[in-house]
Amino acid sequence: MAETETHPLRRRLPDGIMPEEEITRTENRWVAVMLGMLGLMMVVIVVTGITDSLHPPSNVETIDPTTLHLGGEFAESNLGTAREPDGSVTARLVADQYAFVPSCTLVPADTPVKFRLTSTDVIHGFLLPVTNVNTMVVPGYIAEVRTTFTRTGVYSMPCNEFCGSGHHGMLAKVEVVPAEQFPTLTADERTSCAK
Ligand SMILES: [Cu+2]
Repeated sequence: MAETETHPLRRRLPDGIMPEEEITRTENRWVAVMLGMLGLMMVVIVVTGITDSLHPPSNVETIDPTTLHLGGEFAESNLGTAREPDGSVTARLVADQYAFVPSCTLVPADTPVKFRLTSTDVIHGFLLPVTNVNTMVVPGYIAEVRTTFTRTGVYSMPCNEFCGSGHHGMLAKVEVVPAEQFPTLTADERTSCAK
């Protein structure tokens, strides 16, 4: 008989209404499933983090943002693109509210390029669309990205971390020229395409 198959607690309730105990049991079941999934995801994150030795996307190199302008690597005279003894180039930029210096970075194509950036104030973003270049620029740290451009042309370089009221206007560019058109630079010469 149908009467005997029904849950004992449901017996006196109208059809379709679950007794409280059964609702609690169902809820507990789903909480257990959810905690299980959460635990599994945590394990995946920790295990892949350890086995793949994941670390922040940039090299962890610190710098005092209050003395950048006084000298050292990010002094104004050292910004722009430099030629390294091995033929590669290093472009150094400073990000601040609301501009990148230099506003136009000149680099040669088919040449290893190392970008080194830091911020004087808040977190900014360094992104070159359709390339693998994308990093945060955090005050107190030097962000480093390596890439090689195979296509010449002008890449727009928008700040992609909201950095304040002028964020939308924080835009610079990177101009990639054929390697033979890139100026020959001595060890202490820097170049850029900023006007
Ligand atoms: Cu910014």
